[in-house]
Amino acid sequence: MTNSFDKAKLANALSSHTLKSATRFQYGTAGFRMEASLLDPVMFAVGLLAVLRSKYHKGKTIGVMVTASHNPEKDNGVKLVEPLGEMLVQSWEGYATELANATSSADAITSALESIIAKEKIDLSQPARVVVARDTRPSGKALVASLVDGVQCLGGEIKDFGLFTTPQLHYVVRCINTAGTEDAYGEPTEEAYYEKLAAAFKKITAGYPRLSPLLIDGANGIGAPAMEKLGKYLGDSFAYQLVNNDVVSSGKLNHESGADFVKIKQTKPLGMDLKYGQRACSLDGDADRIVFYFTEEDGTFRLLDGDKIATLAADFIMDLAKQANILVQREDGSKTPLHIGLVQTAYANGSSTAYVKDTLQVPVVFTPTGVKHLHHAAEEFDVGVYFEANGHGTVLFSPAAIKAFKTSVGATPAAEKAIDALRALTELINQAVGDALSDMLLVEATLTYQQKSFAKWNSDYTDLPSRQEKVKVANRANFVPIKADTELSHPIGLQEKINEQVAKFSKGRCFVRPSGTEDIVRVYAEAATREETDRLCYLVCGLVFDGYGGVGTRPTTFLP
Ligand code: 16G
Ligand code: MG
Repeated sequence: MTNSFDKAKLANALSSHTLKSATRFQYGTAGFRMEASLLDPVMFAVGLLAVLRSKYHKGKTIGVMVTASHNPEKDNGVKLVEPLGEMLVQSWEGYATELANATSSADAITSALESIIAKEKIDLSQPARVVVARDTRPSGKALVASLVDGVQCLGGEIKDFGLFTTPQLHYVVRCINTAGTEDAYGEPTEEAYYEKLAAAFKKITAGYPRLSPLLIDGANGIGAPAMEKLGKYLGDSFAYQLVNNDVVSSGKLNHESGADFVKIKQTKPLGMDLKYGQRACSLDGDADRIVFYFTEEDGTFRLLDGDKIATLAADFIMDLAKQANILVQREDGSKTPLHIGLVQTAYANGSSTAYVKDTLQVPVVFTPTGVKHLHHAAEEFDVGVYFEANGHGTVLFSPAAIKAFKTSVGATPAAEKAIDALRALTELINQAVGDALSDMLLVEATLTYQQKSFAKWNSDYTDLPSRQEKVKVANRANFVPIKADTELSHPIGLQEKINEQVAKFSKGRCFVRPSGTEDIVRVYAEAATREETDRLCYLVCGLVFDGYGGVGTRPTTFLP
């Protein structure tokens, strides 16, 4: 057991990355995220922490993704990925914050490191392996160089995969750490990723007529070139047309485009000519989110968001499992049907929750916002379908479910076909993290198998009108969410006032929560009609702004 490191080497390496401003950093929902120009010391600190995390896992490979997702191009960010491709364990988020803030001096960083090493009993004689990738942001390359300095000064090995989508980085991390085990996830290369997805998609859709071409909005980010490469592997099995694929011109990334823009504004992105009868989708800046949409004949925009993707997927998998008569081996020796569950957040449309419970008859679990919470809850099922309304999500298969698919033999040709489709779905769906490209193929494979149009898919249930607004407040930490973000315990008294307003509206629902990624609080409202929804949202924004520290302009701009 070694617990000492070369302090002079650390001090020397830090001297090129010292924090000079008064900025305070915090590892939040999506890692560190801020203006790229502030991130250099953070990257160095993350390099150090990645080495410690790898040593803690006895040399397993840790991933680092450099991206700010749907944020503007001037921003960047960084997050750490655990050996099986999950998000960094929550108990280490505090260490990330401590280390980043300790980059102001050699003494501070030395003692921060020593304290983590002691607390986690890390043996520094263990090897450390780190892999890194970045999205297309111009600031990414220099930030990776700062990370490399951090990794190398503690003697870690680093491999730079260059430009990747976020889910591709999660994929290679999982592949590397499972190689040679019975859970081997694949070859840790970009090509193998495309090959795996394309082969699974072809298996499910073989023999069915191809759907009309899908318009894909690449948000002028990394999803665009990745889609072009994936398209080559898919060949004739999939027809698409890519727009917003300019990753060269500056200022275009996520600009009035991408999944976040389309979801929030409920409109098509800039740069897309969406005609009646066409089907479209938008990826976000790092391709871990996707939403679908189309227009009605009268031009009405229809969004098929994460809730709709979740219900489509759950329904399809349940159907296949029924046809295949899948039984899962339990620890007590019994065999029982597949246990499917759906995980949502407070942002899920009330109609989707009712549809899942009443029509699909699938249990629903609610968690706070943030993928790590949903992912964790989904692991409790044989098939755990989790999606945030914003289009981030995936479907997790338990080892017992995968085993059941592998060993089941169909009693009829139809049952055999359903089993084949289930097996292919476990290959098609990214098990590490929500993945826009994988989710896109999941939706397209389902719709092809069912020969279902977007309009038919959309008619499964009708969304209640909803509205989301931001309110700028002096201190968002005063707002403390409870009950999976559906209520606030603080500021004292605000929740009662919200409840009073909600009670006035038919099918009214409204909640306020502090954002984990922006310095604002979010207000979400839904009600029976568009007018009522907007009114409820406005009233609650006003409550927050007037009584609980609103700053800047009072949010009234969206009043009808
Ligand atoms: C991050 C989360 C996402 C969540 C969003 C909430 C990941 C990979 N992403 O983007 O799950 O919905 O934050 O943002 O964890 P907010 O706290 O600003 O509303
Ligand atoms: Mg993203």
